[in-house]
Amino acid sequence: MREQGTNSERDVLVTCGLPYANGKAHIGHLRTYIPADIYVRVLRKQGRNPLFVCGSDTHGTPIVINAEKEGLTPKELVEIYHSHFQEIFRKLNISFDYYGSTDSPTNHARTHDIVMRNMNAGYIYPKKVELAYCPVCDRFLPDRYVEGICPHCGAVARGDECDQGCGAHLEPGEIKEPKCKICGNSAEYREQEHFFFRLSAFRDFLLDYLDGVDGTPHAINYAKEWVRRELKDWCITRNLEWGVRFPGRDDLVVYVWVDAPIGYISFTEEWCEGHGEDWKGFWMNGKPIVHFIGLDIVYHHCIFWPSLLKGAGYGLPSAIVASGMVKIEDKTFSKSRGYVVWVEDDYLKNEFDPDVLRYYIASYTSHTKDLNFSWKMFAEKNNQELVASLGNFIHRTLTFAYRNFGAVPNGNIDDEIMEKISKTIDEVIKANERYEFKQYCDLVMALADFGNSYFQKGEPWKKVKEDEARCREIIKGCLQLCKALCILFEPVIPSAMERAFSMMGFDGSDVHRMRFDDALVELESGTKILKPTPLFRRIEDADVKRMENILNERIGKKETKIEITYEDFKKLDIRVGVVKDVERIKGANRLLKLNVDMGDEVRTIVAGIGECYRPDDLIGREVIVVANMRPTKFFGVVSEGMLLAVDDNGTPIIISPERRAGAGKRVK
Ligand code: B3M
Ligand code: ZN
Repeated sequence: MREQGTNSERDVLVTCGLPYANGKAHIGHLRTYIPADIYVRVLRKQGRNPLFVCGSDTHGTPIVINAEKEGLTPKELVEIYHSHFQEIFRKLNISFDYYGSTDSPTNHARTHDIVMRNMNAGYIYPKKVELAYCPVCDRFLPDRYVEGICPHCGAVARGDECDQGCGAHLEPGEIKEPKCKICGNSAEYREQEHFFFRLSAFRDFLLDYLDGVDGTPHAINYAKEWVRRELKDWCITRNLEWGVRFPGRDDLVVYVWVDAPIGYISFTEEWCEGHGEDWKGFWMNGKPIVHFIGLDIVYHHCIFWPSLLKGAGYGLPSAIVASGMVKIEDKTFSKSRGYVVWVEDDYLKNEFDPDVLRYYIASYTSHTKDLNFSWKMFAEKNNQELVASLGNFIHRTLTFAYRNFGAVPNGNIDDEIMEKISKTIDEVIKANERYEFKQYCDLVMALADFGNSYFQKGEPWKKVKEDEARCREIIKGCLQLCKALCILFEPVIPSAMERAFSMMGFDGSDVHRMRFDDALVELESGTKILKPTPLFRRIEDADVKRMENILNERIGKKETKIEITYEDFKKLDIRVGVVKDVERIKGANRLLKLNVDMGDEVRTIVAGIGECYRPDDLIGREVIVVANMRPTKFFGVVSEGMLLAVDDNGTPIIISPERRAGAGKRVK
């Protein structure tokens, strides 16, 4: 995927959490991939030689269920989204060296190896367990095939997770009152032999490991806390067709969280195979491994995964870097409620620049904190930082140089400039080492701000007439800053910096191969400058409104679609009433006051049907009334119920029973 700057061996492995090939990419996904890509590009600029791999997570019940819904095989479904993610990563310039799939033969084989080694070492053992079984569908119901009540908090939960309540991970057999998701019938518990991973045996190992592992402190502290509390053995087999077969059992596959992280190894193997390197360098012989993940999968990566590797005698990850979660317009991210920004349909199709999103995600807040995506903030950061600061400095410098000299002028560059660049390089490297990508961006942006004030103070537009020699020096210094900015910002906004680099007369794509040290190599006087074009475009209020509307429409549509249970419905007292008499309400043409016989009493009901029904026409008619509405006053009249009507684009149509039912009859 990228051209290589060096032939030396890869010296660090960097991975990203694997997206489920089960739905489209949204901004939440990018919170992991963009910072990881920045991290890797910075390492390259330091002269390191990272191997950057990722791939699609192709197994698990949600994929099987979605495929069934869409009338596809799991394999077909996975292929669609696998390509989708590859496409998105390409468009966003995520520079993976390799993007694989957990359904590859390598991964099946590697999973078998790791399972067998753990089994032989006594860390995987069989145990009979009670599992949800649907007698109607005649099958066991793994994970999301079953719904029921969370044993911890009582909320409605799905088989593997209390997703709407306390968030607990649920082991097979734990959920109460299980129901089959396929046919809706009650499931029963039946005994079956499954296989467990002896996580409880890894307590001491984990405490020790977590003390030494690098990464973001919050992830590691969470993990330590969990280990100190309790480690439960994990059931690692499922009754499914789709997945990696459990060795020796035709009816079972391994739990998706076994073969998914093993994908990290397989992708390393697959890449190494084509490049004459040895994957064991990373996975057996101690070369560093850095995992970028989301905060929601810390348990899997800090506890389960190292234990699985340890049990099999493999090497261990050296760092776990967890990003905070993403909020949309300050609301919790939720696809079902519409709080989502789709990378393809919302962002790219509306022709926003991928680099701006990269910049926003990297610079909005510290990597470990929650990131709020708001279109307004997005426009502000774009306009104030990328356009007014960085873009402005590069553009005014190049324009001035192009118009007045057509090339890099000759002259000495002020020491101050070289010192600033050199200091910034030192600082950004440290920020990257600490996974502080916001700091990284802020440091480079500060260099652009410095450039703007240097230009301003230098007044080259005056000096060009009064003191041309000094003018040349100032512009050469500014151009040197531009070069440094291109190299320093390349990890964050690679396309924009490629464009800028080529305007400076370089081969633009060289900016990806440049090292930080090159930023200190003095520009050659006489290098032609091309006619510059602006690097970023302003995002206008109208753009913000347009995007906010898209989001609002989605949220609005979803919010009216809340689900209620029969218990909720039963709370409504809906009955047939017979209209006794009707009068208009003074001052409100729209409202009629009806006296309605509800069988046991006559109620006053105010209804907004005055513009469509004449009082006399209603007398004697049967209507449907919600009888237990809290009484409300309309124009001084207390309404003791609500008349049901169809809303035909603002025109009410009263609902009546299909034949006479009699006052007081219940609607169920
Ligand atoms: N496929 C996605 C997630 O839970 C899951 C990650 C696997 S990483 C080995 O975020
Ligand atoms: Zn069923």
